[in-house]
Amino acid sequence: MFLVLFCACDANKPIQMTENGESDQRPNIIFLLADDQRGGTTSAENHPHIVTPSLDALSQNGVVFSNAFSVQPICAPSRFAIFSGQYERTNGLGFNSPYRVTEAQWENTYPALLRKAGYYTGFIGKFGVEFYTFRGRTQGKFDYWRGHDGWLSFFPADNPESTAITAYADAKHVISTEIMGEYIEDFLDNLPQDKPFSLSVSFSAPHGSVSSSMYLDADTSDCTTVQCEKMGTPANKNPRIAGHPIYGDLYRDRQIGVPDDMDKSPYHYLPREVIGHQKRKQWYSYLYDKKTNPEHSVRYFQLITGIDKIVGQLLKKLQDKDLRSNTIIIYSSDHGLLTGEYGVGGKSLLYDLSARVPLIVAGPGSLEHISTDALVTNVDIAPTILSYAGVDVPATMQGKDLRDVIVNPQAEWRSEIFIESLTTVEDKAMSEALRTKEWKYIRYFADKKCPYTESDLDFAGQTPAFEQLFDLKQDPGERTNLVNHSEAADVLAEMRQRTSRQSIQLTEQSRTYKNSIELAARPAGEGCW
Ligand SMILES: [Ca+2]
Repeated sequence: MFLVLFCACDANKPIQMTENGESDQRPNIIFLLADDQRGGTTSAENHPHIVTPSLDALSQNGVVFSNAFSVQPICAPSRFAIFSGQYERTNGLGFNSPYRVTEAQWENTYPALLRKAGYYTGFIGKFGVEFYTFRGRTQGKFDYWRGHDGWLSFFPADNPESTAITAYADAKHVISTEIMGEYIEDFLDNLPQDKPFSLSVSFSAPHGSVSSSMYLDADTSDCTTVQCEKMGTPANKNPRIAGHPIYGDLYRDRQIGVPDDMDKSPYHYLPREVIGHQKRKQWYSYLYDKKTNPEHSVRYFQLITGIDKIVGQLLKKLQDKDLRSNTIIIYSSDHGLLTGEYGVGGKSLLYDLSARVPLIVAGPGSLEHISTDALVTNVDIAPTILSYAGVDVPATMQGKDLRDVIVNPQAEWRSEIFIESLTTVEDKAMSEALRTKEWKYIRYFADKKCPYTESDLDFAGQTPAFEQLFDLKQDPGERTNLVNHSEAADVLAEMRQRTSRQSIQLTEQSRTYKNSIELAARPAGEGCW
């Protein structure tokens, strides 16, 4: 066992001076977020193909969480869960929620609180909150802003509909991830000397919209017939990619398998009552058949290595500027991805492949590497960042400070996590799950309302339309549903009870929170595509 101390008092760190000439020893904080990157997709975690030397270096200098989960595994709700430290049920930010995020809510996010506490704050990349009252004015919420709303193409300039056109108009690079790297360097080259900084970077990779636009000359970000057909075409046939050290031939010599059950009926595991696949295919514009899957995997792996390259540039830049010894770096993803497993693609389901994310917390100076299987979620990230900065964590945040695990991995920690999926717009029922290290219980509710109402979120009085119970020790792939297996009856009863307890508690907390703030209603139809 290693005891790991992240110390903000490294003797070698450059001292930041305040305007009054006093030293400000608070650490700098960099939060890096991938888009749709599954947990376990680094070489440090023994992925059979993906090469990530820089993430591995980060892992060697920090703590790797092998049981990290998104509390709502789909883009916008996950991103605002990270900012706010709250579940969608509480903060009201979801695809088919009736609310938009307000400026008052933003004031209790980690970037706003760090800025208020005197940090120089920056944001680069996909803001991704989508439904908020200050859309178009996000620039004013950060000291440094190079962000965009909506999706991004592999070559951002190919998509004239995106706000990225103006956000990155002066970029020298043309590939999305490399553009992010360019602005990271710009941010670090123009830091004020009198305060610590916080930089949040949200890559748009390895998301399907980036992956699918690698081949095409133009990208609509939707699954048009042409785009879907081109998904199976090797991206290196695109003359703009051919010969690129990462996006050209990397991984093309590998024998990449396909999921064993990708040819199964999508209704083999979940009934039509809780999931409809016609609309789901329109939402997730990636074909997952045996012909196209290997090409999708190659692009997915390349895009992760593409992020890794930028992480390497960042680490070097921090070293060159003598900032590494006082900078906390956190790396994660908004959620995972299904690439044909269970006969489906996409996200928002509560299987581990969709909900589990990479999470690395790397500290300043030389640390001994540890890996922990403590159960953590992305609502823990904001409290942890604030804790490092010495900023009080608002009582309305629902996560826990990960430093408790980092400092002492053997300390008592939570034994279960609760996650939810309130997104129904891709024709999937709302669901909630309880996960321990040994078991996962998921329950689905048949209504697929858009927008949902507060009473729809009160699951305590509702009968599930479908349930799943998985023995994660015997069945880590979550394929054998034990709900109707008599030998698991006792466990099922206990997991039902524990899930209900967590669900009721979360709903009560959410009501209290919503009664304490002014909410903004979403215009009719917004989000309910
Ligand atoms: Ca995403």
